[in-house]
Amino acid sequence: MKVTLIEPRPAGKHVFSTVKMPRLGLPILGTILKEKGHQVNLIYEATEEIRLTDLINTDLVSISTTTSTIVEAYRIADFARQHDIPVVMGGAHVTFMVEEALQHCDYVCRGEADETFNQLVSCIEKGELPVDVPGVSYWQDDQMIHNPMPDWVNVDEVPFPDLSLLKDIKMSTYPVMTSRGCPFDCTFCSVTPMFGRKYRYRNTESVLEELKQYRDKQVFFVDDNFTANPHHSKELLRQMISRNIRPRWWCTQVRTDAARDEELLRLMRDAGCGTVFIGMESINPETLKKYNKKQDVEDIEYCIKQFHRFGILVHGMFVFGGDDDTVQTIHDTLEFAIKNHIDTLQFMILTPLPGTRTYADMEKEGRILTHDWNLYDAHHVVYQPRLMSAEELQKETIKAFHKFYSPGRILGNLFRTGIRSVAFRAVGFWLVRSWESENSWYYQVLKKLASHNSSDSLSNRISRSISSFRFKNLRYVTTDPVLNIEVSQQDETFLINLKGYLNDFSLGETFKILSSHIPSFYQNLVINLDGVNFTSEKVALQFVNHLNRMAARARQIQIRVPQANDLITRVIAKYNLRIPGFAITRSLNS
Ligand code: B12
Ligand code: SF4
Repeated sequence: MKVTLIEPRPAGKHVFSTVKMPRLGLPILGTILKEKGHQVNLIYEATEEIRLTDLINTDLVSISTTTSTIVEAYRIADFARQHDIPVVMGGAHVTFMVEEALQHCDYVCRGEADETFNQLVSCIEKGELPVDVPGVSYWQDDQMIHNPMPDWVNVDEVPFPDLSLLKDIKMSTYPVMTSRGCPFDCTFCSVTPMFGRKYRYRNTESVLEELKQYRDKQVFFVDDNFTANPHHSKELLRQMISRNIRPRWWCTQVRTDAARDEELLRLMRDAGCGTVFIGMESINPETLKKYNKKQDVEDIEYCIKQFHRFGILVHGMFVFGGDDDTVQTIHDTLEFAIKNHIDTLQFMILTPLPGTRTYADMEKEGRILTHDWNLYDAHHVVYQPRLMSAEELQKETIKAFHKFYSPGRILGNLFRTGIRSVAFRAVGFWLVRSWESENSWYYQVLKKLASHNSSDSLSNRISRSISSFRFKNLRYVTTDPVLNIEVSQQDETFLINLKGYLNDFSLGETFKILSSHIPSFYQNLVINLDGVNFTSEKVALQFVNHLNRMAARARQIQIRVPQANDLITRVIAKYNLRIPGFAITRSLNS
């Protein structure tokens, strides 16, 4: 069978935007399918465009999901299904939002799929229902069927991911997994609901074998808690050193408790560890308790000192917005990070990810402000905090980020941890600023929310029908004899109504008007083409190209085309264009 595997790109910038590295799920699943004789086309959309033929000259489209990329995943899935290609989805978001996902796809593989995906593909190939495949959810006679969850995978049976499946991607850092799962149980984390609390680590020989290809490269051990079993980690590190199977440089995620074991630190250093990513989460003891983090502020301070003593850079990961956090907590954390010379950091915003206890609690308490999953990237406030306003949490977090990555501080750790620290801080400086310019509209949304105290104004209006728009705030109307353009705005969505003929001239005018009336970054744009006639195919092609360029500045763009005459879709198919950066819906009234 021909199978296209896709990891969708995120909607906006995030703290790791410069890291071009896919998650390991699809390379592993692709390797398994290839071994079984299937033809695999793997697309990592962050670096590669999806062409129409990728979606329609295939027997199956399979998409990997997280919460912050799910809107794009659904868009791709809808597009494939409009062309009658079956779609499978798997990964962290759909595992916990299966009913929602089945509105967009034919099958969901819940949980780990190393053993189940291949079985599902065989069923699809034979035209059978996957009645016996664990973890699969699917439709049968308009009813959703949910098979029982699969057992945890034996990680030693998972093949090495064949990263050559990823065409044309220049990876600066290569992902290697030595374990899955984490014995802890932090309330906001979706790792344990997805991969379990039983820490499963791979056989040392097998990891070393995989590592041999990366001797002159940089590696990220993508484990959630690389040193959860220190005895095992030390064995791996010793072998890496004695057999000289060391990447040129590597980084990984650990907990603060790793720093209490000096032998472990020495081995990490000698094996080439350059940076550790540490879930510090908070310096508010009450928040640490509520997150169930099982660490103290002293642990955090001690671990920074210790890793630095061994020449290892520290990336601190903080989460603001716990029920005991105030604006002061954010200020104190910034001061703490500077005082303790953390090399780089991320100030994230608590995010209720489906599957976590935080999500369940916030849903129950009615504190979730929006289910626009594009905003669930831990950089946007999507819930009502307890001791500050949503707007305060948003503003103060970004302000703290700004201050940490200020020009004056870029050189701060040069003599402590060297030039890498400077380079990473410079990237942070750039990212924070470009994030802000892309997202300033969100401050306005949160301000409105605070004054109205209504969660409704944040709901994802693009999913609503156009008829629910009231044309208040009319921005622009032209009664040009050729084309009539109406631009209106309702909250975070712009609605454009076009009526008449789109030719070379009126097309240019239309986009000129749009760029002068719509801010440089915005959330939703709906363009109604119900009353439009394109004067030629060439104009339709130009329209698509213009819109794709606009899509780079929008969270979501949707165009509504007449059911009977969808020239846009025909043009995309005829010229095998990349799948558009906008969604196409067909209006019923034509
Ligand atoms: C490496 C990593 C990164 C890298 C690379 C990211 C990337 N390309 O997405 C970097 C550092 C850049 C990063 C960034 C972020 N990350 Co990250 N990251 C990870 C990490 C540690 C490992 C990923 C991995 O390789 N896992 C191992 C493989 C085997 O698992 P998998 O890909 O999920 O695949 C398995 C199953 O899910 C399933 N499956 C997956 N896809 C599919 C598809 C099909 C068709 C099927 C059938 C099955 C299937 O089968 C696979 C095999 O069992 C995970 C934690 C984790 N344990 O997964 C977090 C994780 C994925 N990240 C997370 C988050 C929140 C982020 C950020 C938003 C945070 C931030 N603001 O910085 C950003 C956004 C990234 C983005 N793309 O938008 C969350 C996502 C949670 C969620 N529910 O959505 C996770 C789970 C961590 C957590 N604490 O909860 N991340
Ligand atoms: S946040 Fe880290 S320590 Fe806590 S459960 Fe998740 S992976 Fe484990």
